[in-house]
Amino acid sequence: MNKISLTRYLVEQQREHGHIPAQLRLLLEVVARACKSISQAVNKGALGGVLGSAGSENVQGEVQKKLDIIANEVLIEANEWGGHLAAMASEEMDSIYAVPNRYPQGEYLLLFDPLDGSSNIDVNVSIGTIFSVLKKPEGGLAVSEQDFLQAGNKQVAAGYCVYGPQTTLVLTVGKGVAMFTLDREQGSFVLTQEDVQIPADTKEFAINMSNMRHWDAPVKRYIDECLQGKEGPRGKDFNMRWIASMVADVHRILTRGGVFMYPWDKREPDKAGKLRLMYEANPMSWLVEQAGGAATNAKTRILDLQPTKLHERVSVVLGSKNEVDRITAYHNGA
Ligand code: P6P
Repeated sequence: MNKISLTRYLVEQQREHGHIPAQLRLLLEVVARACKSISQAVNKGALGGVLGSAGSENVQGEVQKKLDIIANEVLIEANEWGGHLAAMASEEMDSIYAVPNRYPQGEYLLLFDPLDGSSNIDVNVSIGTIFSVLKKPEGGLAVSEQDFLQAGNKQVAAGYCVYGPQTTLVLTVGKGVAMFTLDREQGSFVLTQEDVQIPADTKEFAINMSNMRHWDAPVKRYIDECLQGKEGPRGKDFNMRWIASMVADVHRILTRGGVFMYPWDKREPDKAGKLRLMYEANPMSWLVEQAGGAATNAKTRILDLQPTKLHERVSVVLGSKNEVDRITAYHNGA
């Protein structure tokens, strides 16, 4: 098979469609290279002394794993000198990281969850890096947190890298979704799937069932109907998956369909949901929509939500369009 590298793919996309300016191409190449380094660190595991907690907490009040911090540092060090970014924001940092004055300032903003699924790190289950790219608003002096507070429909690129049996980079720049598998012999990401399509229907749902007693009625109704199987109103049996790494669950859905739900529940009623809007829900929602799926917060399209805080949380329902539409309709009173 004629191997098309990430670099060649981006160059050819630029030549054919002209929608990947040089600075954005550089940004994506740099992020991909950072993901390669993170993959190496993850693959070392106990041999690299990188497992276990770092003995600190992040802005979410969650215990940080050593690899969370390593991945965060890799992404910052890889991206700060290239001249393509004005600033970065990360799940692992309270405030934004402006590119130091000793480096040229670029026109893009990079947001990331450097290592999503941290609870799976120490038990050797797939984890991943999620990233989102926005343009810095014109004008204005120093870059500020306010510059990051843009709706997901303003993203210019989004993707993730899943560190599983393969290390796979999944990317969209608004012209569909492409997947690149890391060829460790060459040390480069090779195009392994283009024009990813999520089937509109599915028999597979992903939700943490242990939270059932805390769910809102529409979620209980939807899951209950799935569990009734053939004899119930859905007329078919369903399967369930929950990896507790959003990257791995979304990758499965992009690969074979399904619906992923992390809905609001009454454990912490003031919290819209567990997942973060800016660097988890927005990039994953754009990828899913670009692959023909849908993504809502159970009531409205996630990509249209106007953020008010950098680390704000959101309820997430995404995947096969007909299932997302059904769940959203239940929440809107159907
Ligand atoms: P729970 C990982 O911590 C994460 O943010 C997502 O990747 C994942 O889908 C979810 O939380 C898992 O949450 O409550 O099932 O452990």
